[in-house]
Amino acid sequence: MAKTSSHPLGRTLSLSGVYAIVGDACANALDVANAALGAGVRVMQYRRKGGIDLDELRLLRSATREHDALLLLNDDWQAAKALECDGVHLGPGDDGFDDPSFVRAAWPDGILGISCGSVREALTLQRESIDYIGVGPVYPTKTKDDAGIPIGLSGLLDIAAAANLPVCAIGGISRETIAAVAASGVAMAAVISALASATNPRAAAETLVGLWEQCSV
Ligand code: TZP
Ligand code: MG
Repeated sequence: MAKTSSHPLGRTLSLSGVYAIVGDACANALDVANAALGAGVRVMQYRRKGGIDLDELRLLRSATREHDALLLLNDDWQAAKALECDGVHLGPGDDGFDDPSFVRAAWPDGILGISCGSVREALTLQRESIDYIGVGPVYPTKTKDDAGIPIGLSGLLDIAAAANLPVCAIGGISRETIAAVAASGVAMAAVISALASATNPRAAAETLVGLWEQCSV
C-alpha cells in the first residue's frame, strides 16, 4: 500500500503516523496542538466549522513549523494557500472536492487530501492530483453527527486497495483501536476526541504515537 506519494514537483511527502485534528472539539486548540507536537505528531489539521480564527491559525502555523510538522487546513484550499498552510483537506461540498486537478493546478505544491467514502469513489479519484485520502468512519464516533455507518477495518482496506494512495483512517480511533489501524498498513490515523477529550492530552498523544510506532507495518 502506498505510504508516501511522489509529488508533481518531485517532493516526497511525509504523510505518516498520528494525524491530529485540532479546533472545534478542543477547549484550547493550541494546548492540544502543542501536546500532540511535543509527543511527536507531525501531521496536523486545523478544523473549525464555524470559521477560521486567524490568530489561532497563525499560532498553530508557528508551532507546527517549530516542530517541522505539516499543517493542513480543513474545507478551504484558497484560505489554506493564502495563510501558508502546507495543504488542505477537502470533503463533499467543499470547493475543489469534485475537481482536485483544478486545485492542483492552482496550488502545485500544496498537499491535497480528499475524503473518500466507498470503493466506487476510490476507483474514480483523480489520483495524480491527490496526495492522500481520508477514509472513515472506521469505528463509531460521537464527534461527527453525519459521519455515517462505520466501515470497519475491512471496509478501510477495501477502499485503500482500490485507491492506491496514502490513506488516513478516521473515526473512533483511540488508544483501544489505534494498534489495529496501524497494523492494517494505512499511512495515517486521524484523531479528534482521543486528544481533545483527554484529561492529559500530552500523555494521550504519547500513548497514541507509541502504539503507532509499535504496531505500524
Ligand atoms: N470524519 C469522519 S469521522 C470524523 C470525521 C471528521 C470524526 C472523527 O472524530 P473522532 O473523535 O476521532 O472519532
Ligand atoms: Mg470539508
